[in-house]
Amino acid sequence: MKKVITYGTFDLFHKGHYNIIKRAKALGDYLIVGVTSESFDIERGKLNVRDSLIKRIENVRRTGLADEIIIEEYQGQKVSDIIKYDIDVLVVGSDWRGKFDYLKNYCDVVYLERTKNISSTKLRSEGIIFNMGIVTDDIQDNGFVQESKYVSGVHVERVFSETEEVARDFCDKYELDSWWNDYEEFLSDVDIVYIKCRQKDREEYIRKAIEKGKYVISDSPAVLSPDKLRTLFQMARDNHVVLIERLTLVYLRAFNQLVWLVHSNLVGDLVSVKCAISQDDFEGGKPFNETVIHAICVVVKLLGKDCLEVNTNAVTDRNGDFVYDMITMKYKTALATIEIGTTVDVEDELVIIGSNGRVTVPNDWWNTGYFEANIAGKEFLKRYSFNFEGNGFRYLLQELMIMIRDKRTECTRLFYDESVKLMEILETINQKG
Ligand code: C2G
Repeated sequence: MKKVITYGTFDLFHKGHYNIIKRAKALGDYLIVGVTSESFDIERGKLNVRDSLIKRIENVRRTGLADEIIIEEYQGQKVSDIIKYDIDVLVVGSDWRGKFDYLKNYCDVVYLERTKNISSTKLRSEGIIFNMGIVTDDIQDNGFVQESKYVSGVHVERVFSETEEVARDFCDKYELDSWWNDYEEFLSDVDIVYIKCRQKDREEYIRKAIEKGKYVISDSPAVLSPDKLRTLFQMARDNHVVLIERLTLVYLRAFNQLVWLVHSNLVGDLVSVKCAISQDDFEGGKPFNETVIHAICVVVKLLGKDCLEVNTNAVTDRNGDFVYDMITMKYKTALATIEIGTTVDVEDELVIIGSNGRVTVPNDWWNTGYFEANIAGKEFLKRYSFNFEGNGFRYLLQELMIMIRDKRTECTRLFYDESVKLMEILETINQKG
C-alpha cells in the first residue's frame, strides 16, 4: 500500500487546498493530512490564521479524501511522521519548491503546482481574503511573495511592469496568476498593491492606485517631498484606503516593545540615540535615501517629531563619491547621531542612552526580534527576545489586514504626520549633504 502525506494550515479553506488534497490522494492508496496546530503556526511565524484548529480539521474531513487526519505540532515532526506512518510520498505545493528536499532521504517529495487565482471565491467578496499585485521594474520581490504566504488571507496574484519581459519573467519565477503591461487593467482585479519600482515612478502609480480605491504599500520613501507625501496621504483618506510605507521596523513586536519600554522610563531620561548602518548590509545594498529613512524613523519614534536642528558631515573619496556620513539631530534634551557607511563597513547597531542605563539592539537593528538593556545598579543585562521570522514584511501585512478589518484610515504604528516629518528631515539632509 502506497502511503501519502501532505500538510497545511488549511485556513479559510479554498479550492487550492481542495486541489492539493485531491491530487495527493491520487498519488497513492492511503492519504494522511497533517493540519498545523495554533502553537505550531505561531512558532513558524504564520500570522492572521482565522479558523480554529477544529474548524480547519473539519474542513479537511469534509473533503472526504483524507483517510487519516493528524495534527502537526512542532518543527521536525515531518521526519518523525514519515517514519512513524511509514510514508512513501510527501506532497506539498510548488510555492514550497526546494524547501522540503531534506526529506528526500526518508521518502519521495513531490511538489505539485499551486492553484493560481483562488481569490475569486465568496470569501473575497466578503472582504475576508485579498488579492495583491506588485509593481516592479526588476525580477526581485523584496521577499513579498514568500512573506505573504505566512499571512493567511492575502494572495499575490498579479505583477505589473513597464517592461513586458520583466513582468513575464517575474510572473513565471514567483508562479503568479498573471502579468500586466497596462496599469489600469492590472489594477482592475487587485485589492492591495505593493509598489517597488524606481523612486521617480512611484508617485504616479501610488496616485492612480489610490484613485481606484486600492490599499497601497510603497517602498520608502514613497516620494521625495513632504508636500507630495501629504497630498498622497490626504488622497488615501478621501478614498477610504490606507497608504503604508514599507518601513517594516515599526511593525515588529520587538521594536514596539522597545519604544514602549523606553517611553516608560526603562533607562531614565533619554540623552542619546545612536544608530549605525552599512548601506551594503541593508537588504543587500539600497540607495542612500532608502537606507537613511529607516534610521530617521527610529530617531523620530524614540525622540519625537520636535527635532530642532539637523546637520550632516560627509566623507568623500578622491572622485567626490560619498564614503561615509554622520548625521546629527538635535533635540531639546537629547541628541541623535546616525552613521551611514556607504562604501565603508560600520558596525550595525542601535544604542539608546538614558540617564539611568542603556538599551542596545545589536547587528541588523532594522530587522530584529531582540534587544538588551543595561540598567544602572543592576548586575545583569536584561535580555528581551520576541518571535521574529522572515524579513519583517509579514508583520506589515498582518497590520494591514487589521487596518482593513477595522476600517481604519491611518496606521497607528507610524502616523501620517510622523511619515511627513521623516520626509522633512530627509529633505534637509539631502539639501545639506
Ligand atoms: N496551496 C496550493 N495553492 C494555493 C494555496 C495553497 O496548492 N493557492 C497548497 C500549499 O502549497 C500547501 C497546502 O496547499 O501545500 C496548504 O496550504 P496552507 O494552508 O497555506 O499551508 P502552508 O502554510 O503552505 O503549510 O507544515 C505546513 C506545510 O509546510 C504547508
